[in-house]
Amino acid sequence: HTVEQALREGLEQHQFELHFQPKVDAVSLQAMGVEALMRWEHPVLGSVSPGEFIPAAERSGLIRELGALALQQACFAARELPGLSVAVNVSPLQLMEPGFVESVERVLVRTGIGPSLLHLEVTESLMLEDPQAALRRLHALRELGVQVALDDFGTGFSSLSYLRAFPFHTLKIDRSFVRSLTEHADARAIVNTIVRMAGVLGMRTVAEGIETERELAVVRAIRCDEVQGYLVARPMPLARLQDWLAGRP
Ligand code: G
Ligand code: G
Ligand code: MN
Ligand code: NA
Repeated sequence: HTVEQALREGLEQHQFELHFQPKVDAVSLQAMGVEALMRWEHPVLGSVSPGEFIPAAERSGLIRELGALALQQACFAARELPGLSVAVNVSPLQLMEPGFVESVERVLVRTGIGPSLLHLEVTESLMLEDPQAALRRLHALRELGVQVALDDFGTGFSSLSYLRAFPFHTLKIDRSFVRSLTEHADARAIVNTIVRMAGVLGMRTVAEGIETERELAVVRAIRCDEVQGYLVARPMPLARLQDWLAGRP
């Protein structure tokens, strides 16, 4: 298969690199952590979006290798970013792979970063196939001390039952909600309710995809804990992130 071949070559030739997007406190705008996002720079095709290559990697099984690379690069980056958490997106396939928890443990030991600084972002689709097995995995990860965030919250199905079953550290409110916040009172009511519920359950909230000052003002008013989006900063390579951090008060 051609995509699979290209992915394989890309891995061998180190064409994959993590970029990092800051997450900041909604009120002080102080950097709290970063989300690691994989980038593929193909010599002929140019940059290929993760929306394309992640599904291809999942179909071909190469998500294991790509995921291991992401974890490793993210933990090495965390060493260069004192005090900031680093969040890695983990595909359901990768998370449910035998040995995944052990692989996380190994990379923590090898890099020596504090487990609570590693955050794993999972989506509700994780719970579709075998929710009991998924919950056991999440609990095992929690035991290691890593934090688990529920990504794209609000776009999947029957979210509320999972929230009762598993204590996520963080809920990331999908940018589709954020987009409609400034226009629609019903969207504001939904996000307000999500944030109140998260508070009761002891979970932090992050509003994703903040692009405008108006959106920032609304999520502040609703009292989301953190924000992430182009208004603050785009995903960028580690060196540029370090410059960005150094240039802030
Ligand atoms: O970075 P945007 O950069 O285009 O990412 C698009 C999608 O790809 C998002 O849903 C994001 O979670 C996912 N993604 C980005 N990097 C990774 C990664 O390293 N692993 C997995 N599983 N998904 C990723
Ligand atoms: O599914 P996940 O939340 O991991 O996806 C993160 C994706 O969101 C990445 O593709 C990232 O580049 C993108 N992203 C981050 N901030 C913004 C934003 O402000 N606007 C838009 N449209 N996309 C964003
Ligand atoms: Mn994410
Ligand atoms: Na998201």
